[in-house]
Formats: sequence, structure tokens, C-alpha cells
Amino acid sequence: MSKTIIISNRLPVQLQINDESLFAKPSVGGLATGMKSVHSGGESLWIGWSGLTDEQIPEALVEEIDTVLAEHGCSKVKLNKNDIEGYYFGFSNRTVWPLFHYFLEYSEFELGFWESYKEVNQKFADAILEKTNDDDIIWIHDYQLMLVPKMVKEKRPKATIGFFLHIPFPSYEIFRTLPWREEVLTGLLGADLIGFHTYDYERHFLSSVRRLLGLEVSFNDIYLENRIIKVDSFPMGIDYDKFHNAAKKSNKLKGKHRSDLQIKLDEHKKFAPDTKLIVSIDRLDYSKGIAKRINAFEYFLTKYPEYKEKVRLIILAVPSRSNVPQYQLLKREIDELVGRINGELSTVNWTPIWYFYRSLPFENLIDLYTSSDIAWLTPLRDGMNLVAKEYIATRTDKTGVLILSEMAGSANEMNEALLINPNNFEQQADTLKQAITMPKEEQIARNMFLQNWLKRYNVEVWANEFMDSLKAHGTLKGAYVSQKIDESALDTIMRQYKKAKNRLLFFDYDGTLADFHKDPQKASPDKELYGLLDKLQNQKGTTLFLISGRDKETFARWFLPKKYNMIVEHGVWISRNGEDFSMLEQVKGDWMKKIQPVLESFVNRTPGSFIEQKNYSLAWHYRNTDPDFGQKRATELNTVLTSLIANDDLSILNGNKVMEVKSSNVNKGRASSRILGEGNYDFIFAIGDDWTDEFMFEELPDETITVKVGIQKTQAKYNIEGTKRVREILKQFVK
Ligand code: GDG
Repeated sequence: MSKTIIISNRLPVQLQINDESLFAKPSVGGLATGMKSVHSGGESLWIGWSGLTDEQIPEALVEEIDTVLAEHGCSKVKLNKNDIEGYYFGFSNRTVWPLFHYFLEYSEFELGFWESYKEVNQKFADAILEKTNDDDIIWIHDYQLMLVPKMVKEKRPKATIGFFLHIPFPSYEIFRTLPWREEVLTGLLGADLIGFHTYDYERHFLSSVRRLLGLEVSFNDIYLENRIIKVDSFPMGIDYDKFHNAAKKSNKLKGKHRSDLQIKLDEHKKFAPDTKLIVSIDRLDYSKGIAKRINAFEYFLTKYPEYKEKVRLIILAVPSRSNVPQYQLLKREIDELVGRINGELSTVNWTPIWYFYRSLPFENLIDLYTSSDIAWLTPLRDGMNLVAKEYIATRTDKTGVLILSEMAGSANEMNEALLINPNNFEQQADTLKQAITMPKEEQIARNMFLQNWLKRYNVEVWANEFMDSLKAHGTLKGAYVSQKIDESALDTIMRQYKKAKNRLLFFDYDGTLADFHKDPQKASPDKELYGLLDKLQNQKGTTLFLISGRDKETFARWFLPKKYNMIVEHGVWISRNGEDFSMLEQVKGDWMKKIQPVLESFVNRTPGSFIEQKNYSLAWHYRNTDPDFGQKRATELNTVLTSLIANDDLSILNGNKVMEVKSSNVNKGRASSRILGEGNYDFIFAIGDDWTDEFMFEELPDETITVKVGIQKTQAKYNIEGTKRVREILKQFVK
């Protein structure tokens, strides 16, 4: 039975050694919570570093660690102090982290770091190889492990591997500066599915793949040798209920049951009821823009001095990576800034900034969220930023204002927040004023929308969407790979052709026999094509059918006088031997149950889109989405629906910013199968370039020689570059 394997730098448990005894405490972080549904039961394993280096583990506890971890479904990767220095504090956090967050000047390109990163990635890959089988599903997390997918794929080609990057993927112009850029890209491409938080990161990655590796990329598919790698965005959600319910519980606590922090916050409110509390919570990291935020706060108080003594900024900065020099400098800078501003502006009754440099228990985090009128988050770059989502989830009465940097991945989904550019102090000062004076009704209206979204697209949905997509890709992997028609393949086809007594040929027209033209009417057949088709038409033992989505009028004009057999409008009309067109199909709807969940999953992953249900059709509207992203999703939906409905009587209409699925009974597969049933053929050939031809490739019997023009995903056995090469085949057929 196949297992699910999760791999991340750290395990979702924390090990502690007290008095020479070992304890494991489950972590409460977003990832650990999100993966609960994936990492449950006996059929899953989480592989990662335990948090203790070899040097920190007493000899006597070495074996016990494995037992304790196994109780939590975990298995450790052994790392020593040097590994952690070079791979984690070095390459991960002094090279990749700053580079991927656009802090090029902080990025250190040290060969020693890189060597250590490779070695440790190999240790993770070895641990995976030791614990897995061919049919396991492997999900690798984050920037510390970008080489692992390839290391595993090389040894275990049949494994299904997913990778998710939790931080931004930078633009090509930034990424190209990395000395080991090709190795990192090819490392990632060992995965079958690569996920990012946003479409922007996805397109940056695809652009680097295209430009640095020269690989063929079609929409969100990368073609590498005989593999297709899918790239997609999955915006990570939070455990909405956990935050919402914790806030409800905390609001109900009375008197001494309230936490010390909550009592302090309550006192503050009682003492100064019209003062607004502004909260900001981040790891102490230069990407989070904490120093800029403090400067912007000072600017706000200078621009709007009437708010002195009326607002207070609470900064919770959680200690992080304090071994890295840049973080030590930042810590000093923030300490000094807070000290100076508080020193300069404080009054007897008021300290403008409350600053905590520590990690607080979850309950205190909730106290801060629920007591603050405004959350002000100003990352200069942030993969997602979960704090923004958590703040909204805890606002049980729906009041509260979120001010969020446009540079956070979460800003893509949270349009109802007040979005700001963290470098623009003027805008931030004005936005703070707007937040302070925002009427309650407006706050509620904005947050209602945000809460609905966060509740719906929670972290469990996120994890499941990724896993479903990975599993789906795993199943289809083999089906998509077609063989290129080279000389030897052509030889084989021709031998069968010559031997056959009764041949049936289906040729698509546009993009197959003739190139596309801006004006479709101008893509008329040329002399050479007529010549070739005439010869085939007259060849003994050959039945030729042109099969197209074109209207019957155009085909009648071009081909009726030639008496070619034709099927048009995807199979509605047929004409044989120069006879007038007659109907091949009558047009029919219990299919909606199957299509609706697919459209819903697209709504989940495409902010701004919605479903319209009509009597006999379902429409997915995407006019209000990011234009590029909407278009991309439409294309993807088209592909998904095409394979999904290949055996149904449905068709897809691509309208203006709307995609409609209709009951129709009509497709090329059905039409060609009907024709096939009329005779006894010993050579069947079907060629076409677009998705409507896939119906033929799927429905015609296995022995059919199916050929896709182009190398996109296909169910066809073969592929061929373009119309010129198609003509060469025709020439061979008539020789
Ligand atoms: C990386 C990416 C991406 C914070 N202080 C305390 C505390 N927290 C919790 C918050 C939140 C988490 O830490 C921070 O998550 P973020 O998403 O804001 O940021 P990163 O740590 O940088 O995470 C980021 C994320 O990965 C997920 O993919 O969103 O962009 O950089 O959940 O609640 N929790 C407790 N005490 C604290 O003092 N208990």
C-alpha cells in the first residue's frame, strides 16, 4: 500500500532533554496543523531534522529518540553542528533567504555553504530513499531542500514527488545572480508537481526555467525529457476554526481567568478608552520591514500630531536565526529605534511603542489579536504572511482593520484589507488615519468577506488541494508521454500502412493540414494539399475523412467539389462522396454533479471567480480575477474538463471571460468511432493538434495510430512538430 511521506527541514515535534530524559512536544505551527489531514494514520511518515545536532544528543538517548519520534509518525535525519552551520545558517539563510526576498546585497555566495547544502540535501534524500517504495507519494517542503526532488527522482523514477516553496520565488533577474542557479532549478524539477503561494512566484519560476534551462514550457507544464512537470499556485490558508474558536473562548473568560497580558490590555483600554491599539507580529527578520514600520509610525505621529496619546503600537518580534550576523544587526537597530522614539515622544501617561522581543504562548497571541483595533503588517517581501489571516480570523464581532503590505503573498487574496506599499510613508500615515477613523459598518463589511474566504480556503483545503493535484498528476504521468515521430517510427508506420488492405484516415484541418491564420477564412487549402488529398482519395483501400470543428459552409466551399468525406462542427454534420451535409448527431444533463466540484475547486484557487448554474449548463466566470491569472486558470480548466468529459456527451465553450460546459452529445471521438463501426479496417490513423482531437485519440481503439501535432499533453501515441512534417507523412502515404 502506498504511503504519504512529508519532508521538511524541521519535524513537527520539538524534542527536549530534561534531566537526561527525552520529551517530544507537537509543534503548533501552521504547517504542522495544515498537514494534519495528510499526516495521520499509520500510512504516513514525516522525515526531518529533530532540532538537536549529533553533538547535542547524549549517547544514551540515541535509540530512544527514534522510538519517541516514531510515536509521532516521524523519522529523523541525522545532522551535525557543521551541517547546521553550512546548510541551514549558511546556504539556506545567508544565500537563498535574502536572495529570494530580493535582498541581493545580503546574499552571500560562499562555495562552502553550497557544498554543505548539497551534502545535507543528499542526507535528506538518502533518508527518504531508505524509508520509501516506488508507489509512495512524497511531499517535500521549502527552500532548505530544493535539491532533494532530483536526488530522489534519479534513484526512484516511479515515485510521485511534490514540492512546495513557502517563500517567494524571485524574478529571473534576481534568480540569475545565483552561481548555482541551474543546479537549483534542475533539483526542483525532480518533482512532478511544484507549488507556490501565488501566481507571480509561479510565473517567475517558469520564466527562469525557460530562460536558464531552455526547456519547453506550455502554460504551467514543463517538458523535461520524457516527463511533464506541473507547476501551480496553492495559496496557503490557516486553521481558521482554531483561531476563531480560541478568540471566542478568550473573549468569554472573566476576572482571574484572563491572562496577565489580557489584564494589562484591559487596563489600558479602561484607562484610555478612545486610544487605538495597533499590533504587529513577525519573526525578527529584515524581510518583515519592522524597522521601516517603526519609522513610518514616527512619521505618522509627526504628520498627524493629534493622535499622540491616542494610539499605541505593540510590536511582537519573535527571535529568529540569531546566529546570522544580519539578524543581530537588525535586532540592535530595532532596539535603538524603539528606545529613541519612546524616549523622545513618551509622556507621563503614554508610551507610543510597546515592544516585546520574545515568543509568546498561543493564548497571548490570541489576546493581542483580539484586543487590537488595527493589525499593521508591512513586510518588504513575504511568501504569504499568515499573521494577516490569523488576525482576521480572531475578530469574532467582525470589527478591526487590517493594513497589509502589497508585498505579502496574502495581499493577493485579501483585497478588502487596506493595502499599502511599505516604502511609502505618506501613504502609510494616511492609511493609519483611515484605519483609526474607519466606521464600524465598513470594518464589518470588509471583514465579513475576508472571513468567508479564510474559512472556506483553510489550511486543510490547501493541503488537500495540493495532494489531490499531486495524486492526479501521478496517475496521468504515463498517459501524457507521447513518442516523437522520427525516421524509425515513420518506418514502422509505413510498413503497417503498405501491408494494410482497408485503411481509415482521420485528418483534422487547422493546425494539422494547414497553418493557422489570423483570419480563419484565409487558411484555405493550397495546391499541394489538394494534390495530396486527391491522391489519397483515389488510393485503393483507403477511406479518408477530414474531421474538423469548422462550420459546414466553409468546408462545403473548399472540399465538397472534391468529394472528400467530411465531418464538421465537431461531429454534428457529415458529408460523403460530395453529397450534401446531413446530421450525424441529435443533441442531451445528469453530468452536472460531476462537473460542479471541479468548477468549485477552481473557484477556491482563483480569487474573484464564481460559478453560474443554468438549466442545461454550468458557467465559470473569471472577469473579476487578475487578468493574466484568470486566463491561465481558464486554460487549465479547459484541459481538466477536456480530459474529464472525454467520455461524456459534453462540450466546453470558451466565451469572453467565461467558460461554459454544455450538454451536447457531440465530439470528434464519437463521430470517428461511428465511422469506424461501419467497416472492417486493418489500419486506423488519426491526427490532430488541439484538445478537440483528444476525443479521437481516446475513443478510437488501441491499435489506432494516433498523432498529436505539437508536444503538449496528449493521449496520442505519437507527436510530430508541425504542419510541414505532417505533409511529409502524407507524401509517404501516397508514394
Ligand atoms: C514562512 C514564510 C509564509 C508568531 N509569533 C508567535 C507565533 N507566531 C506564529 C504566527 C504565524 C507564524 O508564527 C508566522 O507565520 P508567517 O506566515 O507570518 O511568517 P514566516 O514565519 O516567515 O513563515 C511566510 C509561511 O512560511 C507559510 O508558508 O506565510 O511568508 O516566510 O502562524 O501565528 N506563535 C506563537 N507565539 C508567538 O509569539 N505561539
